[in-house]
Amino acid sequence: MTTRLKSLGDWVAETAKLTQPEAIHWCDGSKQEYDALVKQMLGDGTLLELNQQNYPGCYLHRSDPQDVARVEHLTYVCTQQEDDAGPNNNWMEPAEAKAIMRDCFEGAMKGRTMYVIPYCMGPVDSPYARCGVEITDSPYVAVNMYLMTRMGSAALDRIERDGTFVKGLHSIGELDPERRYIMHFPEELTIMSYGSGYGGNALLGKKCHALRIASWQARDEGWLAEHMLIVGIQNPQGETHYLACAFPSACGKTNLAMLIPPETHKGWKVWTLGDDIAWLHLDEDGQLRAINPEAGYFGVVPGTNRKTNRNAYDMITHDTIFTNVAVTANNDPWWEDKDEGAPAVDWVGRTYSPGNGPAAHPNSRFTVAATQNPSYSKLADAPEGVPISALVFGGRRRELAPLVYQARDWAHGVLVGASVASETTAAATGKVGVVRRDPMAMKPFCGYNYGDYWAHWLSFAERSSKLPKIFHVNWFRRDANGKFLWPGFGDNLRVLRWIIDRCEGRVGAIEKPIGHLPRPEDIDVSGLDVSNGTLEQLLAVDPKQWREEMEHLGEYLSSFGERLPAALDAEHRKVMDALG
Ligand code: OXD
Ligand code: MN
Repeated sequence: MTTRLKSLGDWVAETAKLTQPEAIHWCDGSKQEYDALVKQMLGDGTLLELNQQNYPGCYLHRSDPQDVARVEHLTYVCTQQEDDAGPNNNWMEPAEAKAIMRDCFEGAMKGRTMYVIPYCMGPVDSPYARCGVEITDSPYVAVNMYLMTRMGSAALDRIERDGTFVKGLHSIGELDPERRYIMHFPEELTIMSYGSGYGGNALLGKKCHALRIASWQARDEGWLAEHMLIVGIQNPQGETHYLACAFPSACGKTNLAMLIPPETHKGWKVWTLGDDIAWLHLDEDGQLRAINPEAGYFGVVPGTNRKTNRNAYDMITHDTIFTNVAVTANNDPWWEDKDEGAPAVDWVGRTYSPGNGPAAHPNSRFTVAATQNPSYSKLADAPEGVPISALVFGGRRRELAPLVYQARDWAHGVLVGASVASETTAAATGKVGVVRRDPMAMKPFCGYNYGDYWAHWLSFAERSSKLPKIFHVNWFRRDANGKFLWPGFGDNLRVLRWIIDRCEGRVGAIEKPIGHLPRPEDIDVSGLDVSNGTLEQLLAVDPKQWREEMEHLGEYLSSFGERLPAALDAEHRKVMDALG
């Protein structure tokens, strides 16, 4: 396989000249190709077979122990003007970045095969989809891309038709943490990633393309690329509402996307469209529609069990690639909170000993095709996407943020999104549990200046009068003893019901300075061990704490200087004034 598209053929030839691979393999995206790559990796130890009776088609990859998460401090947005990348990104001058990357990539693929992976983010026949080509020397990346994207011949056909594509060059290099860079050149729709094999750094279709580069493309073309799950909630009358929800990494997006209604909610059904990324477009009628650019899940494994996420638990019992989990004595995959079996060998391959820390790495992952999910919605393949009723922001906050509140209007909703802050998790390197600002859950992923990004969000109000309502949720509020106040997981449906009822104008609300809050009686807690007192605590808004929070937010927003939209500043002032 080669290509009719000269720009692609030339780029592959240039890259081969620079990186000097032993062979070039154009991926066709067939099952036979996937099987052959798996066989090859089983042969060289890149993959290990798991128990094929209990977990058919499942394999384990143990990464380099120093290469287990995204590396935000080594991730750069390289625009001509530093201000276009904004204070929210690390910036490097493009020529300097390219010189560093040239040095890294020179001869980097000697003795290795270079895989050329044409892929399409979104259904191949969707006008909202965009394509890319990843060149990599990692067969692990190639098989993950097979599961995570629509890759191969169909994508190549579209790329040849469109004539444009995002260029992604990747090499695992020496896996040296000191020589690791994830560089983005949004003005040239180009990504260069060196020195890491970890999903978020190496599967370039995901964070690098579908968020950082796509957010830039989206601003130019008038749409939004967001760190959001997409879920359909079907009520017993058979109506389905679609929500797109943004939460920072490892805050339960996958669990919410695959939610199983609680026992008390007979006749309700939840459909998964996506668990990590949404591309949102206005259609000709001004309706916001979402597609999921991905075709698979790269989810956090620890914590997954029959109670927390039965769908995911079942989905990963076959045809799944596990990365950095532990194994049991009979070679089943094992992770913390699995609720069955016991670890025999930990994620680095040592005999398990509690003294060495968790058996599975806290950011160990599964890679699996979305179609394996029991709650998979066929509309994930619909070229026109699904209509969005509500946008929901959230974070992991032990205090302050109530269980749910609604923004007054779109502009206030943009402020609510901009105010997202969350306790850090293991999805990125660095300290866990510190609250950090993560506007729209896009801090690590917004490919341009947040000031310009908020202006772009605000501009949607001029383009449509039918925009979705905007909400904020917090499943993670705790009492004075550190105990979670809300049961979470399947019971989050109770909160989503309130959100949908608000969208449909079926329920009232209490107006507070921060937005509209539910009347306690409007959240259905039947069958739950949540007392009225607890519900009040969950919905409490402490004006003093909120004033402090809004002051901090004000300082943060002003750090964007001239680029901060006046309208967002005005929204912030309105809330400050209302808080008194
Ligand atoms: C992810 C992340 O892997 O957000 O989805 O880190
Ligand atoms: Mn994510």
